[in-house]
Amino acid sequence: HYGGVIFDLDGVIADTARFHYEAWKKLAYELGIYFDKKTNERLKGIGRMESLDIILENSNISYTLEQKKYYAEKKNEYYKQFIQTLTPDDVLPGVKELMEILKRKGIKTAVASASKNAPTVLNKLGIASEFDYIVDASRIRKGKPDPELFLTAAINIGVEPSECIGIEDSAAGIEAIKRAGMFAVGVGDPKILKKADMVLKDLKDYGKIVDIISENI
Ligand code: B16
Ligand code: MG
Repeated sequence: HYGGVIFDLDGVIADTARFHYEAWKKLAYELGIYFDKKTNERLKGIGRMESLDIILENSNISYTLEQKKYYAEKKNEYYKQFIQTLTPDDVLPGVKELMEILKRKGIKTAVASASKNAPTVLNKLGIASEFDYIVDASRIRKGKPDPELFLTAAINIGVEPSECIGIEDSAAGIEAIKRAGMFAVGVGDPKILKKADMVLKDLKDYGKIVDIISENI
Protein backbone atom coordinates (compact mmCIF):
# COMPACT_ATOMS: atom_id res chain seq x y z
CA HIS A 1 0.00 0.00 0.00
CA TYR A 2 1.14 3.54 -0.70
CA GLY A 3 1.56 6.10 2.09
CA GLY A 4 3.54 8.89 0.44
CA VAL A 5 3.78 10.86 -2.78
CA ILE A 6 6.99 12.78 -3.53
CA PHE A 7 6.84 15.52 -6.15
CA ASP A 8 9.61 16.99 -8.23
CA LEU A 9 9.19 20.76 -8.57
CA ASP A 10 10.49 22.20 -11.84
CA GLY A 11 8.40 20.73 -14.65
CA VAL A 12 5.95 18.91 -12.36
CA ILE A 13 4.40 21.43 -9.96
CA ALA A 14 5.12 24.45 -12.17
CA ASP A 15 6.48 25.03 -15.64
CA THR A 16 9.73 26.50 -14.32
CA ALA A 17 11.75 24.05 -16.45
CA ARG A 18 11.12 26.55 -19.25
CA PHE A 19 12.72 29.34 -17.15
CA HIS A 20 15.82 27.21 -16.50
CA TYR A 21 15.98 26.64 -20.27
CA GLU A 22 15.64 30.36 -21.09
CA ALA A 23 18.27 31.31 -18.50
CA TRP A 24 20.81 28.76 -19.79
CA LYS A 25 20.05 29.77 -23.38
CA LYS A 26 20.79 33.40 -22.56
CA LEU A 27 24.10 32.48 -20.92
CA ALA A 28 25.12 30.11 -23.74
CA TYR A 29 24.36 32.82 -26.29
CA GLU A 30 26.56 35.29 -24.42
CA LEU A 31 29.39 32.76 -24.32
CA GLY A 32 28.92 31.97 -28.02
CA ILE A 33 28.19 28.32 -27.27
CA TYR A 34 25.73 26.21 -29.25
CA PHE A 35 22.77 25.19 -27.10
CA ASP A 36 19.55 23.47 -28.10
CA LYS A 37 16.56 21.61 -26.63
CA LYS A 38 18.39 18.30 -26.90
CA THR A 39 21.22 19.51 -24.66
CA ASN A 40 18.62 21.11 -22.40
CA GLU A 41 16.93 17.75 -21.89
CA ARG A 42 20.14 16.52 -20.23
CA LEU A 43 20.05 19.44 -17.77
CA LYS A 44 16.62 18.61 -16.34
CA GLY A 45 16.89 17.55 -12.72
CA ILE A 46 20.68 18.09 -12.75
CA GLY A 47 22.39 20.56 -10.40
CA ARG A 48 23.56 24.01 -11.43
CA MET A 49 27.33 23.42 -11.74
CA GLU A 50 26.89 20.04 -13.43
CA SER A 51 24.47 21.66 -15.88
CA LEU A 52 27.09 24.27 -16.73
CA ASP A 53 29.66 21.52 -17.34
CA ILE A 54 27.28 19.88 -19.83
CA ILE A 55 26.81 23.21 -21.66
CA LEU A 56 30.57 23.79 -21.76
CA GLU A 57 31.06 20.44 -23.55
CA ASN A 58 30.13 22.42 -26.67
CA SER A 59 32.89 24.97 -26.09
CA ASN A 60 36.51 24.68 -27.16
CA ILE A 61 37.70 27.00 -24.41
CA SER A 62 38.51 25.58 -20.99
CA TYR A 63 37.21 27.58 -18.06
CA THR A 64 38.70 27.88 -14.57
CA LEU A 65 36.63 26.98 -11.53
CA GLU A 66 36.37 30.68 -10.69
CA GLN A 67 34.99 31.48 -14.14
CA LYS A 68 32.56 28.57 -13.92
CA LYS A 69 31.26 29.79 -10.56
CA TYR A 70 30.80 33.24 -12.05
CA TYR A 71 28.79 31.94 -15.03
CA ALA A 72 26.69 29.57 -12.90
CA GLU A 73 25.83 32.55 -10.70
CA LYS A 74 25.01 34.64 -13.77
CA LYS A 75 22.58 31.97 -14.98
CA ASN A 76 21.03 31.91 -11.53
CA GLU A 77 20.51 35.68 -11.63
CA TYR A 78 18.62 35.30 -14.93
CA TYR A 79 16.58 32.44 -13.46
CA LYS A 80 15.74 34.46 -10.35
CA GLN A 81 14.40 37.27 -12.53
CA PHE A 82 12.14 34.82 -14.36
CA ILE A 83 10.70 33.29 -11.17
CA GLN A 84 9.77 36.71 -9.82
CA THR A 85 6.86 36.61 -12.28
CA LEU A 86 5.36 33.45 -10.72
CA THR A 87 1.94 33.60 -9.05
CA PRO A 88 -0.41 30.95 -7.58
CA ASP A 89 -1.99 30.71 -11.06
CA ASP A 90 1.21 29.09 -12.29
CA VAL A 91 0.65 25.85 -10.34
CA LEU A 92 0.16 23.34 -13.18
CA PRO A 93 -3.34 21.92 -13.74
CA GLY A 94 -4.09 18.82 -11.67
CA VAL A 95 -1.54 19.47 -8.91
CA LYS A 96 -3.95 21.04 -6.43
CA GLU A 97 -6.67 18.49 -7.21
CA LEU A 98 -4.25 15.64 -6.61
CA MET A 99 -2.92 17.21 -3.39
CA GLU A 100 -6.45 17.54 -2.05
CA ILE A 101 -7.29 13.88 -2.69
CA LEU A 102 -4.01 12.74 -1.14
CA LYS A 103 -4.70 14.80 1.96
CA ARG A 104 -8.19 13.30 2.28
CA LYS A 105 -6.71 9.81 1.99
CA GLY A 106 -4.13 10.55 4.69
CA ILE A 107 -1.22 10.21 2.25
CA LYS A 108 1.89 12.22 3.10
CA THR A 109 3.39 14.55 0.51
CA ALA A 110 6.86 15.97 -0.04
CA VAL A 111 8.87 17.95 -2.59
CA ALA A 112 12.23 16.56 -3.76
CA SER A 113 13.75 19.25 -5.95
CA ALA A 114 17.39 19.64 -6.94
CA SER A 115 16.86 23.41 -7.04
CA LYS A 116 18.25 25.75 -4.40
CA ASN A 117 15.49 28.13 -5.53
CA ALA A 118 12.76 25.64 -4.58
CA PRO A 119 11.65 27.47 -1.39
CA THR A 120 11.28 30.76 -3.30
CA VAL A 121 9.35 29.10 -6.12
CA LEU A 122 7.00 27.27 -3.72
CA ASN A 123 6.36 30.47 -1.79
CA LYS A 124 5.62 32.41 -4.98
CA LEU A 125 3.18 29.65 -5.97
CA GLY A 126 1.59 29.92 -2.53
CA ILE A 127 1.75 26.16 -1.86
CA ALA A 128 4.83 25.75 0.36
CA SER A 129 2.72 24.99 3.43
CA GLU A 130 0.65 22.33 1.64
CA PHE A 131 3.47 19.78 1.74
CA ASP A 132 4.46 17.71 4.76
CA TYR A 133 8.14 18.06 3.90
CA ILE A 134 10.35 19.98 1.47
CA VAL A 135 13.84 18.61 0.93
CA ASP A 136 16.54 21.26 1.27
CA ALA A 137 18.67 20.77 -1.86
CA SER A 138 21.57 22.66 -0.29
CA ARG A 139 21.95 19.90 2.32
CA ILE A 140 22.04 17.06 -0.19
CA ARG A 141 25.42 15.61 -1.13
CA LYS A 142 24.46 13.86 -4.35
CA GLY A 143 21.96 15.15 -6.90
CA LYS A 144 19.70 13.20 -9.23
CA PRO A 145 20.10 10.49 -10.61
CA ASP A 146 21.35 9.57 -7.12
CA PRO A 147 18.36 8.58 -4.93
CA GLU A 148 19.41 10.79 -1.97
CA LEU A 149 16.80 13.54 -2.54
CA PHE A 150 13.93 11.04 -2.71
CA LEU A 151 15.20 8.90 0.17
CA THR A 152 15.57 12.01 2.36
CA ALA A 153 11.98 12.96 1.56
CA ALA A 154 10.74 9.45 2.46
CA ILE A 155 12.56 9.40 5.80
CA ASN A 156 11.17 12.80 6.74
CA ILE A 157 7.57 11.93 5.96
CA GLY A 158 8.06 8.61 7.78
CA VAL A 159 7.09 6.35 4.87
CA GLU A 160 9.07 3.35 3.56
CA PRO A 161 10.52 4.04 0.08
CA SER A 162 8.69 0.99 -1.30
CA GLU A 163 5.44 2.64 -0.18
CA CYS A 164 6.19 5.93 -1.95
CA ILE A 165 5.30 7.18 -5.41
CA GLY A 166 7.69 9.68 -7.02
CA ILE A 167 6.62 12.09 -9.78
CA GLU A 168 9.22 13.49 -12.20
CA ASP A 169 9.61 15.19 -15.59
CA SER A 170 13.30 14.33 -16.08
CA ALA A 171 15.10 11.11 -17.03
CA ALA A 172 17.64 11.72 -14.22
CA GLY A 173 14.77 12.12 -11.74
CA ILE A 174 13.02 8.92 -12.84
CA GLU A 175 16.29 7.05 -12.39
CA ALA A 176 16.63 8.56 -8.90
CA ILE A 177 13.10 7.40 -7.98
CA LYS A 178 13.74 3.87 -9.24
CA ARG A 179 17.08 3.68 -7.40
CA ALA A 180 15.24 4.76 -4.25
CA GLY A 181 12.97 1.71 -4.72
CA MET A 182 9.81 3.73 -5.36
CA PHE A 183 7.02 3.63 -7.96
CA ALA A 184 7.95 6.16 -10.66
CA VAL A 185 5.43 8.33 -12.44
CA GLY A 186 6.82 10.28 -15.39
CA VAL A 187 5.21 13.48 -16.62
CA GLY A 188 6.03 14.19 -20.27
CA ASP A 189 7.41 12.19 -23.20
CA PRO A 190 7.44 8.36 -22.72
CA LYS A 191 10.40 8.11 -25.13
CA ILE A 192 12.50 10.24 -22.77
CA LEU A 193 11.08 8.83 -19.51
CA LYS A 194 11.64 5.20 -20.51
CA LYS A 195 12.42 3.90 -17.02
CA ALA A 196 9.17 5.18 -15.46
CA ASP A 197 6.54 2.68 -14.29
CA MET A 198 3.84 4.90 -15.77
CA VAL A 199 4.00 8.07 -17.93
CA LEU A 200 1.30 10.75 -18.00
CA LYS A 201 1.13 13.56 -20.53
CA ASP A 202 0.54 15.99 -17.68
CA LEU A 203 -0.94 15.97 -14.18
CA LYS A 204 -4.44 16.70 -15.48
CA ASP A 205 -4.34 12.91 -15.69
CA TYR A 206 -3.80 12.67 -11.89
CA GLY A 207 -6.69 10.18 -11.67
CA LYS A 208 -4.29 7.45 -12.82
CA ILE A 209 -2.11 8.10 -9.75
CA VAL A 210 -5.16 7.96 -7.49
CA ASP A 211 -6.07 4.63 -9.15
CA ILE A 212 -2.66 3.14 -8.33
CA ILE A 213 -3.15 4.13 -4.69
CA SER A 214 -6.73 2.81 -4.55
CA GLU A 215 -5.77 -0.50 -6.18
CA ASN A 216 -3.07 -1.15 -3.58
CA ILE A 217 -4.78 -0.72 -0.25
P1 B16 B 1 19.04 25.72 -9.16
P2 B16 B 1 13.95 19.92 -10.11
C1 B16 B 1 16.19 21.13 -10.98
O1 B16 B 1 14.95 21.18 -10.32
C2 B16 B 1 16.01 21.55 -12.42
O2 B16 B 1 15.31 20.57 -13.15
C3 B16 B 1 17.37 21.73 -13.07
O3 B16 B 1 17.21 22.17 -14.40
C4 B16 B 1 18.19 22.74 -12.26
O4 B16 B 1 19.48 22.91 -12.81
C5 B16 B 1 18.32 22.23 -10.81
O5 B16 B 1 17.02 22.06 -10.28
C6 B16 B 1 19.12 23.17 -9.93
O6 B16 B 1 18.43 24.37 -9.81
O7 B16 B 1 20.06 26.23 -10.12
O8 B16 B 1 17.82 26.61 -9.05
O9 B16 B 1 19.61 25.35 -7.82
O10 B16 B 1 13.48 19.53 -11.48
O11 B16 B 1 14.74 18.85 -9.40
O12 B16 B 1 12.84 20.51 -9.26
MG1 MG C 1 12.00 18.55 -12.85
